[in-house]
Amino acid sequence: MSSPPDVARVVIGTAGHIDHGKTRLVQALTGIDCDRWVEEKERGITIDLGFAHLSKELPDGRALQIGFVDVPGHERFLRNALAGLGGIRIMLLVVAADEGVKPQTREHLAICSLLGIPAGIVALTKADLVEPDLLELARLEVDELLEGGPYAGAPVLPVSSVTGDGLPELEAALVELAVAHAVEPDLELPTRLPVDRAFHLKGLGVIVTGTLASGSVAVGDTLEILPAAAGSTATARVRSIQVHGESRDRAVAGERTALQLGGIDLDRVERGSEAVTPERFETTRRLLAHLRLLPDAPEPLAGFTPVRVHLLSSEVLGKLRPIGPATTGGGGASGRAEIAPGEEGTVEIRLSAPVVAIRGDRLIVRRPSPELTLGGGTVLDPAPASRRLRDLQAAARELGTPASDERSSAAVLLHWVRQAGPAGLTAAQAAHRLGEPPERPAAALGKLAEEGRLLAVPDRAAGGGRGKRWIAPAVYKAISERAGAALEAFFDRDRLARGCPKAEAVERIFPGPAATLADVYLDWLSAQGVLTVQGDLVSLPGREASLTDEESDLSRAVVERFTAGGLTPPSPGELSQELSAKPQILDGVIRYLTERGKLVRLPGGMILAASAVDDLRQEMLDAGWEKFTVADFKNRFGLSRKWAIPLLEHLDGTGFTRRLGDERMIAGSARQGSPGKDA
Ligand SMILES: Nc1nc2c(ncn2[C@@H]2O[C@H](COP(=O)(O)OP(=O)(O)OP(=O)(O)O)[C@@H](O)[C@H]2O)c(=O)[nH]1
Ligand SMILES: [Mg+2]
Repeated sequence: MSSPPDVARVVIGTAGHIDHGKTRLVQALTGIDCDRWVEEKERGITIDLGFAHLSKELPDGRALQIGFVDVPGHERFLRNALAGLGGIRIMLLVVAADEGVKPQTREHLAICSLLGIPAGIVALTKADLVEPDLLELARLEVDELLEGGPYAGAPVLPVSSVTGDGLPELEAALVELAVAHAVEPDLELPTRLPVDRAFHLKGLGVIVTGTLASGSVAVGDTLEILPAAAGSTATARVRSIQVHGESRDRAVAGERTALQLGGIDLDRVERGSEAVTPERFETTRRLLAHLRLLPDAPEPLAGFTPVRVHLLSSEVLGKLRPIGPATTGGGGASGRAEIAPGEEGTVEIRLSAPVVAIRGDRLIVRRPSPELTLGGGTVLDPAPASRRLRDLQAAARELGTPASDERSSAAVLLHWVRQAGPAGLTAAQAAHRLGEPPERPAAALGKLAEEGRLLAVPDRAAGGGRGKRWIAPAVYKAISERAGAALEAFFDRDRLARGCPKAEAVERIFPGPAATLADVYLDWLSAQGVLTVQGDLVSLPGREASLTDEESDLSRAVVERFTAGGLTPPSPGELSQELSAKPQILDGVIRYLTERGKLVRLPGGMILAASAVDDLRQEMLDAGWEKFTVADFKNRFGLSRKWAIPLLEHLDGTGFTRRLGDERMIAGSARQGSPGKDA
């Protein structure tokens, strides 16, 4: 076993029409026959992906490790080809000199450019079968094919896999390209292995293979298998690793990787699954993507179109609709978004099954039937917040096209923060969409906060106590304004209230899903001085309910009448008549006095002067009772049962008396201290 030595690594993918000599050429270069299946041998064609590898020592002493993914040329197996093209850095386009450019030559080339495979080289195979002038013709045809595309000017080299002519030159050119396009693995990124094969090996168990898309994987790691069955998670342990048939402790991004997995059944993992660092990736059923429609697409895209979406090794049916022009394309004036053949635009894709996707992932879309490649592009947002066309159009403008080196620009993070609304964006959510460790977006979000472009709301429930929710200044402004307005409105209606009950405040300030974050926000808004929270009451800072002159007079009269009434006070109805006060105003004054301890509200709603209750307590102490019954209490104070019971419950509730079966006693603390006050 060994760890990866100082190596340059790259994976090359073949491309080209059926029977043009892709598999034979890979064999000539590596000695490995990629056609593994009996059926492939019998029919002489490639059906599924094949894999081979080549090692070279570079002049600077480094090892060069080239992986080959050999794809089938047959139109019917294109979906197999697509499953293997993720992570490919170099396209080896194979064109048979005797046949020249054919339909799948064009289709594979188009797919490679849509996938953004950065480099290409062309092998003119079967050079032994043609005269020099025909070879020259084939070369011209290829030059013309490449013209104006991303691979224009790529090397075009004649070879014969049978005689070996031209092979050394082709190999030298491949090595040169490989060195130039070797992957620089970023080992801080989470592990992401899109599975292109999953099978069972006797004695070993489940094996998965793929081109490691990011991070690294080591023996003993636990990986999550996505997508998992609804409502469940699936994890597996890496028991052993092979890269190009060699045992390894670790594989890194850009390597053809085979993992022996423990703790998982084969029915939980298949082509299109991804084996990833747990909790670092999420699946999605909706994508916002930048799409280029191929020039030979049969018709413009408009409205919802059924498509088959290929993303890394996964393949899923869905519907796609253009949501508006991004660079070119019609739509605009008519209001009907459309992408014409050869043009580009932003599309919303709704999938029939979940896939793992991050911003920047490439995808290919095909017509499901009859099968045809329509176009492809790049994921702008794997989790668009809104389904509304207008919001998606705004998103398209703000998200731009992700260049591979700036997936998480400030504009993107700010967009996601705005989209998150009052719920805010967490660093973990951003990290899921970027395929990055959360520390990266956290740092970028922190910087934006320093610049005043967004705000951090501490969320003690998230991120192990150090969690933050990032919100847009406009959202903060809206929430604090709504809080202010809601509380003003509350106090307008109920001027004498000490505060608004929390539950009511939450309902008024945080409608909808934001209510789950109400406590986070109430804490924060009070820290910001927007409101105050005291126990269960929410109020405005510095607010003191004050009585009008009329109310002051009334309140004095009310206290007087209650005090005079002692344990047989007037009812509010009587009071209202006696003092000729409007019931509504009287109610407000009574509550004001109750909240401030001048009046006491008994269980059941009866009201007494606080002084009357104080006097009662004193008299009870004076009575020197060891224990007493309700009857004793009634008789001593001349009370009806209607008053006696609520009064005793009140005294129990304040801890002055304690119940012992049918009897009561005065609490020891009440005896020693003063009779105390009502709370
Ligand atoms: N004479 C000659 N025959 C070749 C050469 N390369 C391939 N062939 C033959 O062409 C046939 C097809 O070759 P493959 O390598 O299987 O073609 P392919 O492109 O892999 O085909 P698919 O995978 O099915 O798309 C085989 O019979 C090869 O032996 C060559 O350079 N010269
Ligand atoms: Mg083949």
